[in-house]
Amino acid sequence: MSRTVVVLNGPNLNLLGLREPEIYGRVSLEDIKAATRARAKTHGLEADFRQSNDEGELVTAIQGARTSAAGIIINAAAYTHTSVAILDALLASDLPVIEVHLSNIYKREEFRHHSYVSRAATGVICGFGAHGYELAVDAMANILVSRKTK
Ligand code: CA2
Repeated sequence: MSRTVVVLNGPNLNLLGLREPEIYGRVSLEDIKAATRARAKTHGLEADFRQSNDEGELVTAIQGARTSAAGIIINAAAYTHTSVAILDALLASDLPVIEVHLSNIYKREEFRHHSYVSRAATGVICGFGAHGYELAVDAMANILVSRKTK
């Protein structure tokens, strides 16, 4: 089994730490990447951490994960609420998927309460800020261990 977990980040998350700190905090995506990779290492996993503003690029990355990775952690950002293409790619990947959001999307506007990604996800972590990525790595490690022992 691959020891790689692909961690995908959608549009505008490259702006983390630079804009809207009251919603998304002061931590940059580079900081989150470092923390996620370090956490993955504690489980003997490697985090392939990526960000794209492009829906097609995210779909291509999900398709690639099917043959190269053990699981997918995804914060699809605004595409969470709009993208059937990302949902279809996640379903086709046949991999465990964990959905992450920095903010608690259920405390926010109504349009953020619906997630297409959730239909493909084993679980959702939201509202814990940057720490949510580390929680997602722990959850993924747990899923992968229990799959191996089955
Ligand atoms: O809370 C999350 O992680 C979100 O996925 C973030 C998305 C939002 O559309 C989702 O509803 C919830 C937005 C990401 C934009 O990130 C920015 C970061 C800094 C400044 C501006 C936008």
